[in-house]
Amino acid sequence: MEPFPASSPALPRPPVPGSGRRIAHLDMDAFFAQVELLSRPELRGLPVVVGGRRAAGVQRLRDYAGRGVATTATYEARALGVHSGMGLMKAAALAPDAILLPADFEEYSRCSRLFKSAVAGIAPAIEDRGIDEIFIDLTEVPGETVELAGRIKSAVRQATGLGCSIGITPNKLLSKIASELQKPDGLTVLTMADLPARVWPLPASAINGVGPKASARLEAMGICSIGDLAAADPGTLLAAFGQSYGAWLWEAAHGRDDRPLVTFREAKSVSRETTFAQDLHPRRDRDALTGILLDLCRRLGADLERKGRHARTIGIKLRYDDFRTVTRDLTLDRATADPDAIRDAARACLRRVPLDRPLRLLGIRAGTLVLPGEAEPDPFGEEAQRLAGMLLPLE
Ligand code: DCP
Ligand code: MG
Repeated sequence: MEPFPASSPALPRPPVPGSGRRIAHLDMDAFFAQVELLSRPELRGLPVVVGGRRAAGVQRLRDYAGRGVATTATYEARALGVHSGMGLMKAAALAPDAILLPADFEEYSRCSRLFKSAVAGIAPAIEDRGIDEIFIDLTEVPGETVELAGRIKSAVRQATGLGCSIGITPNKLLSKIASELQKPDGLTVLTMADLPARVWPLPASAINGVGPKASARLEAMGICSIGDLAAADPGTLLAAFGQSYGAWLWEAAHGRDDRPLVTFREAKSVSRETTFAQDLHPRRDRDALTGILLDLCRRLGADLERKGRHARTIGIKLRYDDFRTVTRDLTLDRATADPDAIRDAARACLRRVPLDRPLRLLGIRAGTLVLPGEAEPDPFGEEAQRLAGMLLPLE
């Protein structure tokens, strides 16, 4: 099903003008495996791999048969060559005695919420990057860098019992690289002056955004390290990789990145739409269209119930017989999952579009999803919404 277009873009925070930034990247160590060890401390220090189906229970890797892959492995298992994404049969050949545990995603997302809210208690400007990583803007947070990072790590450990690694540099690009450098339980603080000694020796693929294809192509040009990339002729890079990616590669190799943190993630939306078997005219086929509208509203209401969310905005999408598409949406006074309220809102939206020619498609979207009964956002609601999104992430 084609989704409705996003109605409100994420709100980026502008960089602090004129002053250097202090950006942290925090990444949990061997995240799924560490969470498993919380409830099985007797396995600490052993090679442990997470993967496979829950029904299989706990077993030795050598006893595994199937096509599953490792989601992650403890550092003890990594020492034997096992890594994320590796087929479990291959992992079993390398580490037959390793313990294989099935994944428990609910528990991982509970721990994810816990560590993020622990960090938010110290530094609220957070960009959520996924289940086990965040960027944190420490520019405005008082405190000396190493001491502050230490406090963040302790808060994470206190809230979850888990360890993490942090990189702190003037930007997201370098911090993402830095957090990897001393895993596990690492803290790496870099300034631009550290670039030649600490970053340039790394392979070009250590830059987030240089994938296997680009790095193979770079290698074929004799460019292996980030330092090689920084020393490359920019014209050659543009010719090989195009204006935009070529220029970005060169800037990245010089550690330059002024992307702001995106501290507000748009709440996800749910939508339902249907393309008609044959075009329907708003007047002549009014009854058929009404039936379709009611059906879409019922389904959307059921989708929201299933997700346990209420929607604060309702939108419609129409496609005319000439393929022009229009959308309208409406913010409700009260968030709802009620099909009747959704229908009323959809009708109000329909009154705001021309209904003078046959239609191919009708869709309805529920956006700005909140928990039932969640407080209405205040006028300065960016922070409130960000926290709500972070503490209660939608699937
Ligand atoms: N993950 C996954 N499949 C992959 C890679 C990762 O399911 N191919 C999951 C399991 C990881 C989690 O995502 O625990 C976080 O991914 P990371 O890349 O951060 O890896 P880890 O946290 O496990 O290890 P590291 O200490 O290297 O960060
Ligand atoms: Mg990790």
